[in-house]
Amino acid sequence: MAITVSETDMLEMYRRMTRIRQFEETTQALLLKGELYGSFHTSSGQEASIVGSCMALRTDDYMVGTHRSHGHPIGKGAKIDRLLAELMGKETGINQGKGGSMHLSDFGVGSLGETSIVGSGLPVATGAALGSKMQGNDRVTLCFFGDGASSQGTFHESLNMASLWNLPVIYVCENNGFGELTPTHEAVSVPDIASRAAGYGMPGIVVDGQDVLAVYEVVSEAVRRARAGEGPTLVETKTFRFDNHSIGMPVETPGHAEMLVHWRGNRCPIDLFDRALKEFGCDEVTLREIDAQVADEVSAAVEFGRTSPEPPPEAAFTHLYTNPIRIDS
Ligand SMILES: Cc1ncc(C[n+]2csc(CCOP(=O)(O)OP(=O)(O)O)c2C)c(N)n1
Repeated sequence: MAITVSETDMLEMYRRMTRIRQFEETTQALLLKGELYGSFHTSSGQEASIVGSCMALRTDDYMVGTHRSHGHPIGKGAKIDRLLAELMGKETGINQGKGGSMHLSDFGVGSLGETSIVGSGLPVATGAALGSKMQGNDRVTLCFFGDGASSQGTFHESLNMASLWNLPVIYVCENNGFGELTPTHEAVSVPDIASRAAGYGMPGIVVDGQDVLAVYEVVSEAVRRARAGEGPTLVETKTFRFDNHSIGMPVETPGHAEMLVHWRGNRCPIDLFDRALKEFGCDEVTLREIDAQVADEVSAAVEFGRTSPEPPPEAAFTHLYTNPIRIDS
């Protein structure tokens, strides 16, 4: 690896990855018990892609997620108690219980939000990057999206505009091999989505999405370019999701079960990083302490959500419209 990462930062990466996994396992269990409701898309298996990308950003940089984005705000540094309360629809939720699983945002850490419309985050991120450029600040925007979204018109329009206007944006395609139940190779015309960058005159880089340090290195260089005014980059992280497309919607595509066994057994990003950290000299006790601390944090978040109040009925009528601007003719 060409860049050096401090031990503190590596342990923070491990902590955030573990936090995402435990958060997702807990939300899945709560959903199956009936304590949460709705459609949930979890990000277990994609933690290295998320955390390697987000750790390359500053807190005041912007990040835009997808419909599968409980993990992305966590990767960006959001506290999980208000995220969990949000999933429970509570008043203390990060979006006052009005966003839920597919509309989480946490402006405090630069997380501009996620959306259930596949591909719709791309123009939002492009607009945020344009805003930074117009305001003359040095914030960059990182946009996550899936392999399925890379065939939406919004992807092509956004990359074209970002390149033309030299915007400070990094597009991170998390290619987890499936769009709902359809294998990516049946829906995407090229083996590497990163190669689509050539059509828009920007660098396109493929990286192992299960290797957090590899993702961090590639995205750090893309962030450096964007901040230096050198324009956008497309990064494709090759990854895999460990749960169903959404909870309760199994993938029955031939071969998927075997792929899942392979990825879970041999390509789990947390296991791989655990091993790498020990090779760097990190001791077992430190890592198990982090696991235990995160478990306590998740339990506390569940308790916070359970004991938080429901929003009052009148809250249904707030935050619907902005205050109208009076235009006198
Ligand atoms: C515009 C639009 N079309 C279709 C859907 C239904 N849908 C929800 S998730 C999904 C698959 C998206 O695949 P991908 O972008 O690869 O993300 P992943 O779910 O694999 O993370 C689809 C088609 C939608 N939500 N929005």
